[in-house]
Amino acid sequence: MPDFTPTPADKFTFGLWTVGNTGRDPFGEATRPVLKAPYLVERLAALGAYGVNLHDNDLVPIDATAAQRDALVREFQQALSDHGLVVPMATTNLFSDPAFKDGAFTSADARVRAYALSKTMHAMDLGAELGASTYVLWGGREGTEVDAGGKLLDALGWFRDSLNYLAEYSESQGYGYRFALEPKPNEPRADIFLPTVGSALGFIATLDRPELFGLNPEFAHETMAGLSFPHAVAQAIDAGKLFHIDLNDQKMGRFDQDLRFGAENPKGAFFLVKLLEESGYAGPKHFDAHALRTEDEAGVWAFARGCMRTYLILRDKVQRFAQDAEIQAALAAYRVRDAELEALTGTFTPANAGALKAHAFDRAALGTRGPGLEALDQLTMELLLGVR
Ligand code: GLT
Ligand code: MN
Ligand code: MN
Repeated sequence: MPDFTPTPADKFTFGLWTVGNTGRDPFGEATRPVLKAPYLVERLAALGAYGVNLHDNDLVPIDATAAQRDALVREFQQALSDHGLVVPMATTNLFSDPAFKDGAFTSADARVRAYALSKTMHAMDLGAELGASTYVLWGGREGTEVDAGGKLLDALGWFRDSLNYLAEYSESQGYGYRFALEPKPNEPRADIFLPTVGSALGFIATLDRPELFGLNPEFAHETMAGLSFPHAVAQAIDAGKLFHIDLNDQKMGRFDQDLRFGAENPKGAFFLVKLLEESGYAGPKHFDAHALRTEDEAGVWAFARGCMRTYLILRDKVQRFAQDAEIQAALAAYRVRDAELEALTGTFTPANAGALKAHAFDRAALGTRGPGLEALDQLTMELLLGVR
């Protein structure tokens, strides 16, 4: 039995805001004390994590002086080098400050949009200083409750202009960031712009440098939209746009819960791990989740360890799935090959199209074939439940 202990080679990362979450929610105050960034680095390294990600203000308070900023950054860099952790991803907090209450890049106030750009460029400087190569953009406040403001089309234009500007800034500074847009359907706004992976993919195609932009999909966010996370991630992979990933879990139809990875829907988590492992995704596996509000600090580390262990256990199950003769036979039976028809459908030619139109299909046989999915799914369940 493997012991499922993570190592940096597994590329697991956490945000400072995740293990640093104090349990505050809209109805209640913090239940845990603030833990300092260097201490979080030390503890994550001891658990076998690879890296730590941050918003500008997770490390540097929004009103810090330049000298305070530099001292905090130096202390953090020291902890990273002492404990061997890296910072693969950075991002901007464009949602906490009241200035952003009606949007950042999509605010109707040109001064707020300008401040959002300025703040993001400063945060990109910080990320680059720490070695980050991925820049996440989660537009938590980019949305509306009231559409009477009439800005739906303008907002998309302002958003596009901002992303184009930031891409030019990154290139002009030589930062070489790859930007990862993180969709979410709602919360904290009633409706957030670019609510799903599919809508973000469509928007990226309209940018000046689409090659610099991809996705940071989050398990909880697609689930909140009532969508399948593995399906969304597959579409991002297919488009060559899976730049980063936020792993957690979520009950359908709830507020954003950011539960421990695999805690709620282990079967969905299994198919996600299978997709990541088998598609060759090589980026960090970032847990954007936090310990339950009920927990003390020991619960925080149980949570962090649990996220990584569950991923590794599911990765082991993926290998077992691939080696299971009965499962593989069921899979082989599921896929029906037909050399003659595949030759006709592979490439369009007038001759192929003509032959295809003239082909006599046995429609009744196609409709009566049983694909064996009940048996295949039960085999998968038994594998996941540990009896095969
Ligand atoms: C916030 C949000 C997350 C985003 C983070 C990046 S911040 O916690 O709920 O989904 O990934 O800005
Ligand atoms: Mn979330
Ligand atoms: Mn996230």
